[in-house]
Amino acid sequence: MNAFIESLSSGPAKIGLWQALANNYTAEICAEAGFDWLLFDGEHSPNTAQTLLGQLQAVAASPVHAIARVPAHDDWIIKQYLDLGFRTLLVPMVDSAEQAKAIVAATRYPPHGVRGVASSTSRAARFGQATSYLATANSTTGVIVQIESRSGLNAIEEIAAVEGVDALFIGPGDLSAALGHLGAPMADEVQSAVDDAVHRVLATGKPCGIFGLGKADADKRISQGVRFVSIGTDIGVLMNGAKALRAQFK
Ligand code: 3PY
Ligand code: MG
Repeated sequence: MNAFIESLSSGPAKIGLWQALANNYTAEICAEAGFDWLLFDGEHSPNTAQTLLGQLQAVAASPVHAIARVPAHDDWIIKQYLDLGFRTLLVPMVDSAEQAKAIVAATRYPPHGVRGVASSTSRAARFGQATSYLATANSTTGVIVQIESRSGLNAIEEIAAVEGVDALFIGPGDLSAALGHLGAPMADEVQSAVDDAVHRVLATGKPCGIFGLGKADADKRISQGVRFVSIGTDIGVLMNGAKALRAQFK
């Protein structure tokens, strides 16, 4: 079992912070701040495998769970992120059970999937010194899929039923755009779609995660049963802190 996914089954909801600065030093600072998980974003941030590697190394001494969001579903990028040493992946824009099955397969070595094999040259396998890595990777890799489209909403039950999908994560930003409310995730129609999605995910028995839209929204989602919530971004923390400081002087 994957350690992050296992942590979702008990205790309080796990609180995370989005990492979009693509920077080792700030990642290390955020890891010291006591979050349960950090999400390193390969979809909307200026990250490459090289910058992600540095950030992963920077947080290695911390107990924080490092999760990476891949930019796309492609097998090769999933393989690279796993070889870097990420144990848990968040995959955006998952619209169907077929896509979810292909994503899980990309994270699994044959015969259970199609992940290519590197051991002595992979950081995940500690450059060949973690002799159990190849045997255990299939069962310890966590796969979280994002529900953030109309088709994703329609297919929640089928996607959740895919073996190897460990959790579902609702993306209110893309969902609001998909529902005709671009930039307005608090719109009533979006919020009721999110309410419905949360309840349906929970009914499948798989953990539900979400990007919280501020403290009140995060609290509401946690009270609904969401087990992991991102409560902001490193960029937001920096911007808000910088603006508050500037505002002290007219
Ligand atoms: C979204 O809101 O669309 C995201 O992907 C992040 O939660
Ligand atoms: Mg999104």
